[in-house]
Amino acid sequence: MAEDQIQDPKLQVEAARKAFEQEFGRFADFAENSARLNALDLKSSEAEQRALDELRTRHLGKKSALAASKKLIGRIAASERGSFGQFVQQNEAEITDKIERTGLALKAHVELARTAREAIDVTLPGTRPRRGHVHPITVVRERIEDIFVSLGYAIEDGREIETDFYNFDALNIPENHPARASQDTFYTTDGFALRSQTSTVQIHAMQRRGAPVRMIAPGRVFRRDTPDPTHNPMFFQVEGLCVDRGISMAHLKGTVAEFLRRMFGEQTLTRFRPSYFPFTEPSAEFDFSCFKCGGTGCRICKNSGWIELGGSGMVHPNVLRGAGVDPEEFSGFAFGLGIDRMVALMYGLDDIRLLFENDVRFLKQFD
Ligand code: 2NL
Repeated sequence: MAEDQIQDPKLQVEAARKAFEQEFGRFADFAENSARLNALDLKSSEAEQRALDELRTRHLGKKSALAASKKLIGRIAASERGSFGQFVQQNEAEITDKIERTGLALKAHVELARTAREAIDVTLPGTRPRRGHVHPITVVRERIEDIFVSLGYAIEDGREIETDFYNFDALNIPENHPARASQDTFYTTDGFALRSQTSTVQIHAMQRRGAPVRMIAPGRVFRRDTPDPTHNPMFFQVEGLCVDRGISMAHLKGTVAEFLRRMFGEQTLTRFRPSYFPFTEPSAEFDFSCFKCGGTGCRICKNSGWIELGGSGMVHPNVLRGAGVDPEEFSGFAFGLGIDRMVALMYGLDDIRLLFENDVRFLKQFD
């Protein structure tokens, strides 16, 4: 049998060559005919490169029929060895050459196609990034901050999650006060409260800095209200505090009146009405003359000529003492107002929830 196999080694080489030519058929004119190559996109040219590599392995590799024929050379009768050897080598060289030339043509084409794909047209107009703008609450908060900074007040910031001490005890809020109930305040599972006013920040500041102190604390506060056009469970507040020797109600009235004149115009009037807060004594709520009608009555002030804004009073001695300030030596005033309510008034919004929905169609009107 082994004898049979080497009976006609030349036939074997011819068969191997024929098999190669058949498979090579589809690549045949890649090297000569650029139109055929140009019809290929990048993906299919890369596929052809892989197919050509496989063809090379099949017909020139170690396990190819041609390699098997080469092994026969040594076993051929000496008289025919030379011409058979030449025959094998010639076929090998021709196959190699065809594969090489096709491979080079494919490689050049793939490089061209890649360059074309990666090309950028630098003359195309760019995509302009959309410019943002500050939120209306931020606009108003910064105006308030600017006014108080110019009056010599510091701006303080603090945590939004607090202990009962800072949220209630330090503010002289009694143990049984409804604000402490879980219907009104958000509590975490381990008993911390989401601050319901920014007075917490002022207590921390008094403990840290001592008296005298002049500061405002703007920030986010939380109360368990059912959302409606005038309520949201999260809103923004600014509280002010001024503690020094000899501070009286006159300083409170002068400061709030000056703030409102700078905010709403020189003609703005301020009015105080007696009220009650556990953390101030005496306490007062304050209104300002309507910035729209000037006091004659309109839709914004509900025909009263006045707009209710916030609460205030003289800091309760218990609060000073609790924060480490001696009420025999120092006295102070404090006030608080809602920033979102102010924004709603100034921009004529009929629903404060709009301020927290973050709908760009609404917000971009404030650019
Ligand atoms: C309101 C009422 C008020 C205060 C807040 C305050 C802070 C300290 C001590 C005493 Cl540290 N008082 N803050 C005083 C009176 C009223 O807010 O209607 N806010 C929207």
